[in-house]
Amino acid sequence: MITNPYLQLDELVSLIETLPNYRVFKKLVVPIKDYKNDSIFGRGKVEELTEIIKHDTNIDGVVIGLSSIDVAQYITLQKIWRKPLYDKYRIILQIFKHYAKTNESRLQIALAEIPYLKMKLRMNQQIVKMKEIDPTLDISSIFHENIYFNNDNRTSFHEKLEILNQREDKLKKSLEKIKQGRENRKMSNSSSLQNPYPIIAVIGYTNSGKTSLIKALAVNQTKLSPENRLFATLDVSLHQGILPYSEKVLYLDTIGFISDIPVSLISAFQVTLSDINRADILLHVRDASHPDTNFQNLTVMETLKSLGIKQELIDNMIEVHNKIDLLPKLTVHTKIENPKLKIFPTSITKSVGLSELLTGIHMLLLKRQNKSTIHLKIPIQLYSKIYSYLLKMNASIVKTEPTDDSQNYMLEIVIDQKTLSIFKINFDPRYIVV
Ligand SMILES: Nc1nc2c(ncn2[C@@H]2O[C@H](COP(=O)(O)OP(=O)(O)OP(=O)(O)O)[C@@H](O)[C@H]2O)c(=O)[nH]1
Ligand SMILES: [Mg+2]
Repeated sequence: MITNPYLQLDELVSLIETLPNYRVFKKLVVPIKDYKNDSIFGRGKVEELTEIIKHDTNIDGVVIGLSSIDVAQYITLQKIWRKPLYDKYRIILQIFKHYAKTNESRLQIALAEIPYLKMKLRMNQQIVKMKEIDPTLDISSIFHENIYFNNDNRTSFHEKLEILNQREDKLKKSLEKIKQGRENRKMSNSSSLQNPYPIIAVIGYTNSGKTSLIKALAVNQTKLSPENRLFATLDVSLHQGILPYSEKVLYLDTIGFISDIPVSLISAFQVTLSDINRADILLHVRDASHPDTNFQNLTVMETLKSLGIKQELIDNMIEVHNKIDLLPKLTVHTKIENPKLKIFPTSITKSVGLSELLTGIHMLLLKRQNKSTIHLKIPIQLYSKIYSYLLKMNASIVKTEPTDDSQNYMLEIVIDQKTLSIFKINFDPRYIVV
């Protein structure tokens, strides 16, 4: 692993403190004996932790920095510590629950919660067994929260599990419907069905500056609000932007990634994040100033793979190395001097590097869309008609100037083959000059 446990611990603290009313009182790096062991840590370590947890009245709960802990581990440690226990999955779930505002993000979170409800169900079953063995066992002093799925004993474990499975299917279907609606809206909004705008999916680690970048590049930015907290964006959304030579594009804002995220959480977001696959270009926004930037990069790559993002999109990705205002100047230079990678250093807050990035997106789009440069010679009286037609068809107009006799206009445009064929149907093909 590239990261070190202290950086991971810092990230966990930021994650916990994203929740209002949650403050980290004590943080410790503790070696893990065995991830599969019921007590996770060695005996001596558990005793050491028990001392701290039991004697400090400020501690209301314990967070273990693992992606998720299983039923046996939960019961074992809760029996010893008698304080609410959290793993990364439960903390992230709480963040999502607290900040989710739209119907779509609420549905995603309900879906992400299903594995937790299943775990509660299994735990309930274990506790019933524990009670059978020792009827005097005081469960309420061990499990502070209501871990009972419900107290209805007439419904069996398997029936309850089935209810959860059905709920899971229903939520997935509702999310698909919302996604479909968004797609239909996008199609009807775009001015030409044959030529919908290219999509630039903006992805990256949480808090790297994705929303800030889109806010800086989009035409209408009022709805976007970048924030200095983890998981500020919980929905995917499309925003229109304009590249050099007036080419219109759509930027897709996405949910940030984080290391060691449980698979169940990713799969809950899979339906909406699969929109990334429809993009023409991936724009990976990295926080170049973060001490763990390389590990974050690795996490993003792994997450893209587990989401099933097309390799071809990943191979042609643009990397934005953001927050360079926080870096020593020397580091910035080394990055600029590496022309092989499609890297663009930026400081969004200081508006540095944005025009170079726009040109980079423009160039890559041309390459990927198989576009070519052509010249047109059009009569002056048709100039405004053809000009607005070309804009509507999303052709890039590079240069326009009147001929010496002022009877015609010369246009240099960048256009794909399909749009060119449509142009030839609508206008005299002799306007195209070689
Ligand atoms: N110093 C500095 N801060 C920046 C820069 N770009 C963005 N930020 C800050 O970084 C924080 C996170 O920005 P966002 O745009 O919300 O990040 P995000 O990637 O959308 O985050 P999530 O939606 O949580 O995944 C905000 O406080 C921004 O103001 C930059 O170039 N320099
Ligand atoms: Mg965001």
